[in-house]
Amino acid sequence: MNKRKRLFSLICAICIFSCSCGLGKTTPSADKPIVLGFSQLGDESTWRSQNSRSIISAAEEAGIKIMFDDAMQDPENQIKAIRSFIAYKVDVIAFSPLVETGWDTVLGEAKAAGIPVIIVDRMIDTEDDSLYTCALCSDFDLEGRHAGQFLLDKYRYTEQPIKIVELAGTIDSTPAIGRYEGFRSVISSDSKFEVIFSACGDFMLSKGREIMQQVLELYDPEEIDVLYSHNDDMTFGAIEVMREAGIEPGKDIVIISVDATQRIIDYLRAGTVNCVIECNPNSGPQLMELAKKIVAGEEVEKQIYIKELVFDENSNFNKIADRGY
Ligand code: GYE
Repeated sequence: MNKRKRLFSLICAICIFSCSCGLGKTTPSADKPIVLGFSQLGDESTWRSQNSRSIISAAEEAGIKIMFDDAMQDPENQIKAIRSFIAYKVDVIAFSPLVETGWDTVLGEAKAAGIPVIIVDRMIDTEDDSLYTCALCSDFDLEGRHAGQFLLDKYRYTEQPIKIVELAGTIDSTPAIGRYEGFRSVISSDSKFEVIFSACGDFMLSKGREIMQQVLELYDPEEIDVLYSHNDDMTFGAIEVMREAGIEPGKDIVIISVDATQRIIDYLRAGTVNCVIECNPNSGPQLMELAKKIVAGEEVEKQIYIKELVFDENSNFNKIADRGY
C-alpha cells in the first residue's frame, strides 16, 4: 500500500468509527459496541495476511468495531496509529509490534488515557509490565527448540559435521530472536552442528531468494547440509533458487521451515521440505474474547501462548488438517 492509500484507509476507518460510535468515550453496550484499535505491523508474508483476515473477521463475528491500520513495516507508523486510537478514545488497543523495543512512551500515553492494551503475536521489551494488560503470542523459543530437536533426532547416528544455513527473520523481532536462540540452545548440545551462515531475510520471499543466491556464491551445495528458515515465504524463495541451481530441495539440502502454510505442507508431503514448525496465525477469535473480558473488567492472564504443532517427514500426513491459508 502506498502512503496515499494508507492515509485513505485510516481516514475511512476513522469515518466508520466516528459515524457508528460518536467521538465521546461511553461504556460499550448492545447499541454501543466495543471499539478496538488494531495496529498490524505490515503484510510481509502469507502468515501475516492470514493473521489480518483472522482478526478482521473475528471482530465482525464478535460484533466488535475494529479500526485496523497496516503500518507497512514501520514502527513509526504503528506509534502514529496507536496515538490516533488514543485520540479517538477506543475501548481497547491491540497491536503486533514489528520490533521489541521503542514502545514505552506511546504505551505510557495509552495508560494515562485509561485505555487497555493487548499485545498480539510478537512481544515488547519493557521494564514496566503495567504498560499492557496482556500478551497473546506464540512461544518462539519453543519453535526454535523444536527445529533443533528435529536435527538432533535426524542426525542421531551421524558423526560427520552438519553444516547449517539460516534465513533469519526481522532483526529485533520476537520471532527472529526466539527462533534463533531456541534453535541454538538445542543444537549446542552436539558439536557436530555448525551454523555456517545466518542472515536476516525480513520474513519475505524476495529476500529469501536474494540470500540463497548469495549463499550459493559463497558455498558449494555439497558444503550445505541443512537450511533452517524462520518462515515459509523465505523458504519458498530459497527453494526457487535451489531448483534453478539444480539442487534438489529436501534431498540434497534438508529444509526446516516455520509457519505451516498450506503450500509448505504440500511440499512436506512431496519430500521437498523435511520439517515444518507450526506458527498459528488464527488468533482473531481469542483476541476478541480477551477484548470483551478486559472491557468488562474481568481478570485475564498476563501471558497467553497459542498452542502449536510440529510436522515432519515422519508424521502421518493424513492427520494434517487443511491449513486454509
Ligand atoms: O512467522 C512470519 C511473519 O510474527 C509469527 O511474522 C510472526 C511471523 C511469522 O512475517 O511469517
